[in-house]
This record gives sequence, structure tokens and C-alpha cells, in this order.
Amino acid sequence: MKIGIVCYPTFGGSGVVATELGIELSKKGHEVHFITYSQPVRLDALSSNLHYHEVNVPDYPLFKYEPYELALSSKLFDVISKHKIDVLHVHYAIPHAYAAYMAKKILNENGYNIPIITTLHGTDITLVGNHPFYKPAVTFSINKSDIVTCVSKSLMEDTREFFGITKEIKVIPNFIDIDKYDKKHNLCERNMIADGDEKIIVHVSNFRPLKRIKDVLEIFKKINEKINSKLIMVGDGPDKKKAKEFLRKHNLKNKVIFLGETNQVDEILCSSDLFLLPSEKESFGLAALEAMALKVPVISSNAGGLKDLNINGNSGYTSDVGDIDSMAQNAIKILTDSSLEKKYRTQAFENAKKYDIKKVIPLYEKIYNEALNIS
Ligand code: GMT
Repeated sequence: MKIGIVCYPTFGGSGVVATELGIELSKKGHEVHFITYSQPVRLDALSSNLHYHEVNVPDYPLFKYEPYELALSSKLFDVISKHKIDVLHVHYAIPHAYAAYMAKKILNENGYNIPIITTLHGTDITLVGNHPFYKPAVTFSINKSDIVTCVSKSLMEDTREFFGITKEIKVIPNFIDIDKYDKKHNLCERNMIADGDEKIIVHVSNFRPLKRIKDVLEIFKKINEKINSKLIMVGDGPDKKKAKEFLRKHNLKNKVIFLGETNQVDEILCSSDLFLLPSEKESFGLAALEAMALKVPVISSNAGGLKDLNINGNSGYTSDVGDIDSMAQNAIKILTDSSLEKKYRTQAFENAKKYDIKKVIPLYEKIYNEALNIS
């Protein structure tokens, strides 16, 4: 099958899921075309089955805001007609579902029919998408997609609650390649990060307010008061400056390392003892799943899809959003008992196995076939 994929090409979870999906589909013999404004960060090698088409928005002095959706719709029209794409799969509703619908209409005018699958990822629904400035257009484009999927039951419920969605919404969870992670377990080099008996705690995110970076630091502070530890902060974003101020104020600067955006997350997680994700909202929590796949127990909030992914008392612990005392206590419980830590590590990995790529990709293939039959 020839599959077009539209996504954000950045380090964000939706872009990572879309890219890993495309790569795996290409390995299974499908011809995959990514259509984005830059090459997706996890797409490091192109092949005869894996293509990338760049969307360019020309500068023009009249524009205060460049019309990216327009450029994307035109590019979709070109790529789909030139390469005879069978299905178009767009990740993140804004503005991708909208641009896809416009492209579909233009293609229809030219006698070409393409089914559109929209996958909702989280903030396109729970944060940005339900802003009154966007809501009518987002509702319209979701309803106009031929098939709609989302990454967790919680996101499906939020979508139904916030939008007037009349269509069925199918839940297909995010995934990881468990074999790839299994091979990495023996390659971890703790001493590159930690000194002596220091415990290594990791947080990975885009440092936006909903990730509650201050909670991450408060939890770490409480842990470090009891256990000699180091915090590795992976990613970048608006709350990084505030985080550095907090560390200066609490004299913790030499206990925290900021690594920025990196493709080496696995190498860092692999040497870690605990993963922190106290988010206010989290439709799925892909970063936590990647940690679990590397046998790292997770201390998280119970927001959104996190409570289904991180099984409380099994792969780690979940607490109410903002309950830093409970999160710190749970972290200390795991880190001070080596047999408990070992048990949680094993259980985290066992839970991650449920989300293996081999189980999830066929669900998308099934949906592509359904979409072909609809149109
Ligand atoms: O977490 C973010 O803010 C990035 C965002 C994205 O769209 O890239 O992540 C969302 O999609 C991921 C992949 O499906 C999910 O694992 C994240 O939970 C979700 N983020 C939120 O819901 C806040």
C-alpha cells in the first residue's frame, strides 16, 4: 500500500509515533511518504520504501502569519497525485486534519479519491484544540476524516466530552519496539552520568507548563534529601529558565544535568533508576513507556492515559496531580529497597511488552484497509 503520513517532525510524542509507524510500515513492504516541513528527527535513513517531501511556505511581506495549511494542502495534492498514494494518515488534528480535508476536496475535483485517517494525540484535543479560536474548525475536520483514532481511552473520552464528534473514535495505543529495547539492557553505562552510589532520576519532556517542571524539581529535592541522587532533565521548552532559578535558589545546581533535545534518550534511560512524569495532562505518556521498556520504574501523576500505562503499585506509582509528597514518598520507597527496585524494574518491562510494535502496527494496517473500503 502507498501511505502518506503528515506529522510534526519534532521531538514531540506525536511526531515520534508517526515516524516510528512509517518506518515500521516501510519495513513491512509498504511505500511510505512523509509530508512535513522538515525531515522528522527520528527518520535518519530514507530508502526506496521511505520518502520525505518538504512543505515550504514562501515569505511574503503581506503575511503577518504564513499560511502553512495552504502550503500543506497544495503539497499534499502534488505528492498524492504524483505518487498515487492510497491512504493519507495525519497525526495531530491542528492543522493537519484541516489541511488534509482541503487536499481531499481538491483531489476530488480532479477525479482522485483519498481516504483520510486522523490520529489525535493529546494537546490537539485537551489544550489547543478546544480553544474557541480553533474549536469549530477542529470539530469539522475531525468529523470529516474517514477514520479517527486516538492514543488512549482517556483521550477518546475527552474528545467526546469537548467536541461534538459524531463519528466512531477508535483507540490505538502508542507503541515501542520491545526487541530493540531488550537488546539495550546490557549496554548501560551508569558511571558516565552518576558518581559512585548516586541514584539516577530522569525526566523527559518539552518543559511546557502542563508537564509541571516545578513538581519534578520539588520531588527530586525531597528524594535527594534522603538519597544521594542526580536528576537528568532531557528536552527543552518554556519552563527551563524557571527550573534553573529553582535550582539556584535551593542550591541544587550541581545535582541536576540539563541535556536538551537529544536522540540519545535510550542511552540515558538505560542507566536510570527512576522516571518522573507528574504531568497535569497526558493523553498517553510515550516517554514513560520508553522508560518502562528500559526497565525503569515510573513515578507519575494519574492524569489522562497515565493511570492505564503506569500501573499503580506495579510498574511504579501514580498519584493525584500536584501531590508531590506522595510522589516523593513512593520514589523513596522504591529507591531504598533494592529487592523492591528489582521487582518494579521487571514489572515495568513486562507492562511495556503489552505495547510492542508488532501488536500495534497490524491495527493501523487494518484501519488503512477499512478506509480503502469506505471510500
Ligand atoms: O507531550 C507533549 O506535550 C507532546 C505531545 C505531542 O503531541 O507530540 O504529546 C502528546 O502525544 C504523545 C504521543 O501520542 C502522547 O504520548 C502524550 O501523552 C501527548 N501529550 C499530552 O497529552 C500532553
